[in-house]
Parts: sequence; structure tokens; C-alpha cells
Amino acid sequence: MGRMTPTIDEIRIYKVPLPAKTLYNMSSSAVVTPESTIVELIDSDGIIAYGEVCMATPQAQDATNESIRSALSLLAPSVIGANPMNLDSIITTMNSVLKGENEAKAAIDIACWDLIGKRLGKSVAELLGGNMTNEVITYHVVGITSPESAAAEAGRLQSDGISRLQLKAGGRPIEEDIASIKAVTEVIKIGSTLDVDTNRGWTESEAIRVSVACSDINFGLEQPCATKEELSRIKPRILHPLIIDESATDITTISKMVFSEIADGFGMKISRVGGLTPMKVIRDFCLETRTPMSSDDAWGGDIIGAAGVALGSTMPNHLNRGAWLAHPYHQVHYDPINGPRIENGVIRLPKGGPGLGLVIEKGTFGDPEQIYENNN
Ligand code: 0XW
Ligand code: MG
Repeated sequence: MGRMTPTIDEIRIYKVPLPAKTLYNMSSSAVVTPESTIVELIDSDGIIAYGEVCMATPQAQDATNESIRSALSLLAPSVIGANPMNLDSIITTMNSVLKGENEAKAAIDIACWDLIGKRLGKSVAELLGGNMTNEVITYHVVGITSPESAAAEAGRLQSDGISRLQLKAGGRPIEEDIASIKAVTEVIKIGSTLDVDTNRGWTESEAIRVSVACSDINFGLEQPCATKEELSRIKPRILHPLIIDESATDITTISKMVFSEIADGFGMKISRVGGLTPMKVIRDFCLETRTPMSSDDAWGGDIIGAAGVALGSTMPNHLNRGAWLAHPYHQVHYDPINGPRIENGVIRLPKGGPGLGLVIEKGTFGDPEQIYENNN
């Protein structure tokens, strides 16, 4: 090892297209070819670490892949020369440079967790408190399609060992959503679970109408409306557990939603809250209040997938709504051997070594879009 106090000596930012190979329709938009942002950190001992964030579509999240890379052009230089082991200080620096921009900050945060793990010889799961399992439960999305196709896909997925399904809805007449929910319910096996996720797609009255029309069907209702205020108003009038995703932006909002008994669970995206550091706080709160949460993100490859699986592995199954991978929809691996994948309905923790457990060959991402170096 070199000097006692390591420093971040180089940051490279890559743009990696991850085109959807299968249908992936949400209420606001269909996924086409999101361009993932990869952050590569190189420290003063030559250790290389990675972070990643990737928005699925410009409409489905508050950031875009272009705005993320623009924010990184300000954030990355601010952490050059910083001690990667002092992550709180790095976060403070980033917050002093830019307000908000959680998604861009998350890419650097995740890379720091990977680097700290590599420097200490520990997995990110160990750094997060230790994994309770090596086989993390997952859920699979059935995009917006006809009731017949949705039911066929739900049947196929369960035959492949997937027991947790998320059916997308919204962006069309609710009669079609209701028909799809009922068609999928017909093929749901004992032991399988269903969530219906509109990604903010219904009005309050639509959400209430669908819940009443499907009152005899068990499913979690995920982010049926766009705002916290709408969710708060419909909560006493719906008959299904309310899962908060896009409105769960920070620990203050999340805790208020739990204590005001609006939230029955969360769909948590690491990038939305700023990385694994805030996600760990949210996880601890959800464990303490016995509030189920997922550990996932909008889109992306092995790096963000491994981050979600690492955090998901530290949660007990009864509170883990699942880690989610975009891999089944784009089929890309950055690490063909260790990259996280779904097998028999679970995702195994990558075993490629410390940090996120990935082995990423030099040149995997082509030429960097941005390079920042320590000139001191
Ligand atoms: C299923 N996800 C985690 C991935 C898609 O981007 C949407 C998201 C969700 O649950 O909203
Ligand atoms: Mg969701």
C-alpha cells in the first residue's frame, strides 16, 4: 500500500447504452435505450472501483441520464484528492457543491462503497451490516400490455421460479388495467405475490375505483398517484396496502409516511435517495418499524444491480420486498461471470471479490466521456 491516507486520484465517467430487448412499458413511457452512467474511481494505490446509475426513461424519474452526467461534471472534480475512506466528508463536499442531484451523487457514493470494501477486503454487504442471505429474493415486472399477454407472462415467470410479480398499470383507460389485474390474478399461484405499480399514473378517483373494483384480490398498490398529498387523501379510501415508490425521496418524508400510517411499504431506489449511504439509514428505519421495502433502481447493469442486491441481502425476507435487476430486459453483463442474475427466483451475491463482488475488465466501457485527475 502507498501513502497512509489514500486519495481519489482519478475519476472517469462512462456512458453505456443498455437497450431494452423486451417490452418494458410503464404508465408514462416505454423503455427504449437508456444510457447508463458509470463512475470509475482510481485511488492513490491504484485500486479501481465502480458506481452506476441509469434512469429508465426521461419521464419516469426526476433526473435524466444527461442531467446526471452534467451534475457529475461539477461533483467529480470536487472529490478528487479526497480520502475515499471518509465517505461522510465526501457526501458533505458533494452537498456543498450541488443541492439535490441525488442520482449523480449516488453514482459516486456507490463507487466509494466499492472502493472502501476493496481497501478493507470486505464485501459491501459486510460493510452494510452483514448479509442475512446469499440468495436475495427478487420480483419481476410485467409491463403494460393486454390482459392476455400479461397473464401469459405472469404464468411463464412463475414457471421460471419467480414468485413476486409487479404488474405495471396506468396511462390507459382503467378498465384495461382492471382487466389485466384480474387476468393476472387468475394465474397467480399459491405462494406468489402481486403488486400493481402505476408509477404515478392514476388520478385519485381512478385509484379508488380500481381498488374497489378489485376488492377481492390481494395486491400491493404501488405509487398509484403522483404526489404525497394525493396518496394521503386516497389512503383511507382504498382497500389495498399502499406501497410508496417515487414519493419516498428521503428519510424525513419516509418516516412521516410511516408514522402517519400512509405507507404500508416502500419501493426504494438507491439513486433517488443519493446512494447506499442514505439507503442504509432508510433500511435501518424500515427494519426498526417493520416496514417492508425493496432495494432496487430504475434501470442499469451489474454495478447498480450488485449494489441493490448487497443491501437486499442484509434484510430479513419478511421485510424484503426484493432486489430488482434490469438484466432480464437488456441481457447485458459487465462481469459475465459474477454479474448478478436471477436464478430460480433469487439473486446470488456476486462472488468476484471484495466491494461489490464484480470483476470488470479494463476497457469494458470503452472511452470515458469525462476524466478528472489529481494534479497535486
Ligand atoms: C421496477 N422498477 C424498480 C424498475 C422500473 O424502472 C420501475 C421501478 C418501479 O418499481 O417503479
Ligand atoms: Mg415502483
